[in-house]
Amino acid sequence: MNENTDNSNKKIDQLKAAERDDYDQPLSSNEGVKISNDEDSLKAGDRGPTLLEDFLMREKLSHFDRERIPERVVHARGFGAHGIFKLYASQQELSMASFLVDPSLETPVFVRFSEVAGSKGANETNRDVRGFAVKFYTEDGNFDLVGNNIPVFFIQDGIKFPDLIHAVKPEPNNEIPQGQTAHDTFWDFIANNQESAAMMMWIMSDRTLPRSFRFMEGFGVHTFRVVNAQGISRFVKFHWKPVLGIHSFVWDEAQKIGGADPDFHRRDLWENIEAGNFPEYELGLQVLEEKDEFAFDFDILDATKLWPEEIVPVQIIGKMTLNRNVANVFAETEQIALHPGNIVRGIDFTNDPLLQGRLFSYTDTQVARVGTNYQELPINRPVCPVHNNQRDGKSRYTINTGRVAYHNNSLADNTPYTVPGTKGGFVTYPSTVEGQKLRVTAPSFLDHFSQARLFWNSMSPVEKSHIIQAFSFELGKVKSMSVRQQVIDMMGNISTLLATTVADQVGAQAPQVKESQNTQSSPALSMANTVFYPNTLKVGVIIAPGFNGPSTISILNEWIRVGLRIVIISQKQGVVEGTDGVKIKVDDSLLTGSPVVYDGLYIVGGTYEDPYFVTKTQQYAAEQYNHFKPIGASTYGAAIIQNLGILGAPGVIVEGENPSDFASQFIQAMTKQRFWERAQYS
Ligand code: HDE
Repeated sequence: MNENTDNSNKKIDQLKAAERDDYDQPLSSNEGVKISNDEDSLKAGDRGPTLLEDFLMREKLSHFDRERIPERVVHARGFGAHGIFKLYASQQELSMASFLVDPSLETPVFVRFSEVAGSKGANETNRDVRGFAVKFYTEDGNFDLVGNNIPVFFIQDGIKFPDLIHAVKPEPNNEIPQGQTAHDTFWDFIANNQESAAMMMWIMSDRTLPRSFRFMEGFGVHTFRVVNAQGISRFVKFHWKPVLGIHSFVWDEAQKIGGADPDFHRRDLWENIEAGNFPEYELGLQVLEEKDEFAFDFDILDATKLWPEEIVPVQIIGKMTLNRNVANVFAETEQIALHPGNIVRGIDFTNDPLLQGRLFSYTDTQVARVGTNYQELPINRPVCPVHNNQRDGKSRYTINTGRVAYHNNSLADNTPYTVPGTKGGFVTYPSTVEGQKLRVTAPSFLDHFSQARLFWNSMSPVEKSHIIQAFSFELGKVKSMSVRQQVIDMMGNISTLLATTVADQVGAQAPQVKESQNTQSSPALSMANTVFYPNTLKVGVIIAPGFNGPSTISILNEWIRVGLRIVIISQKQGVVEGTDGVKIKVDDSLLTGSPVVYDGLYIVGGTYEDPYFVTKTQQYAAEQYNHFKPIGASTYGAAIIQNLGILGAPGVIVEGENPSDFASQFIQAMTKQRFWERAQYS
């Protein structure tokens, strides 16, 4: 709980009214009857059967029996937090939405990050797209930006979504594999629905292995409209840019972290918010004038396409700060009902057929998952007033007074009354619609490979090698040789080099198709061009009794000053004493810690080191090294890892005479984060 933080806002105040604190209160039934014994059921004799009249046991068990609601069909595993959004400057030229007009407003937000494919209990570091869904509790009502961490999607039309999801979910005959794309039905879908080509490239890149939710971009994906007070509409794409940059795991690391800490992502978010390292994301807009609707060689209504940032720049307009953890995950994160159809005046839809499908699906799923009156739940209620003639339904919470529940009426003076657009009412943008009713794909949606190639062209050599590895892994797990070959042939349309290299890895034939001739690239797509900071990165510090007390403390203090987070690891938990009487409390033993969960490692060692300590420390160092992460070592530490043969390699820094020099070299290494050049070195 967050009693000691005061990041309150209108939404938090509203939620507080629904909170119940049971501490130091008498135990009671839900009917308010005080309970004298909560351990024994009511029996006929002390060894006899339990009696049906035991209303206390019946209530307790039957409520327990209904504790679960259906998990989300997709994005089942997720984690959320509260925060605020603030504009840098008014965007009234673009939109009349109050939260985009008034820079003095702090709009409360709730964010739910998620993994798409896995079930509610899935491992969080699987290769997967991440959901990035934000509910803005604005003065005009709730606006939901239900996006992903990838700017394009697999399919172009909502009607195909169940097919995509049936293909990616565990195969129904044996429910294997959980939360993974590396299986036959998924790749069979991809090869036979080639509009997924661009998305296929994105998901095989490191974007699907984010270092944490704090280091990933968010995208609204679809083209939306913004509409200003003069009624002028423009096309817009929404972007979230993480202030700490976009960073990812390497595949081997992600797999191992999944074992060491399957809750890695929620833990990272939760811990950082608790520690006051509030994650920040800037909101950006790509804006297109209506007249430019047909100015590109792709259709702006096609969700498998992005607008290259070099052609349509992202204008940064404000910042979201996540500053408060939830009080109760079920009540808030699980019951939140996000919906791309929740828009406010100043924002509107386009004819993107994927978006159009979503507009139906989300309300439908919330009614099925949470219930008819889901909008009344504390987490879903807007912070502005709600008045209408909707009534009743299962679990109705509001007590609507009066006898009039219809419109028009005279008995209640025709209230609640409608509000014209000029006074704040929502009015749909009157876009022109024409044409015959047809069940077809527009010809302008048919180029599937140019942007897939654009993505490939934009990758750094390291990113390209990771994409090749990812395809080799995923297709290598596909049992059907026919499916493997179909995917290789599809990839041939994107890059002959990519397809032939992977074909060789998975025992398939080189493709017989011509690769895309698109020579464009978009530097904004490469994570190599992101920003790098040491802030909030975790350093595992391995110490043993007799360590150099004063220099270790001065080094750690310098690191803490630049925002690095320190985890002290030793053979056992408790307190370890170094020279000069310096004592340090141990956070993790070599057993409860893990060689893979730290962003960097500092091996301090000490004068007392037993064989277990040495072997384990070497194991920690080897994993760090193989994952290209910084390693620092004192002279004791260097002796321990001597026979790994990594001393002198890039990003392996040994302490010299001056602790302060070492401290700053290590900070530089942490800022760089990965030493890819080791791939050539080792
Ligand atoms: Fe979703 N999606 N989706 N989706 N989606 C759901 O809604 C659906 C799509 C996204 O944290 C479901 O409340 C259809 C694109 C996120 O609560 C469901 C189509 C994008 C979340 C649903 C799409 C998303 C969902 C499941 C194709 C990125 C999690 C439970 C027309 C822009 C929200 C729920 C949260 C959740 C349907 C495509 C993102 C079934 C039919 C494209 C982040 O309604």
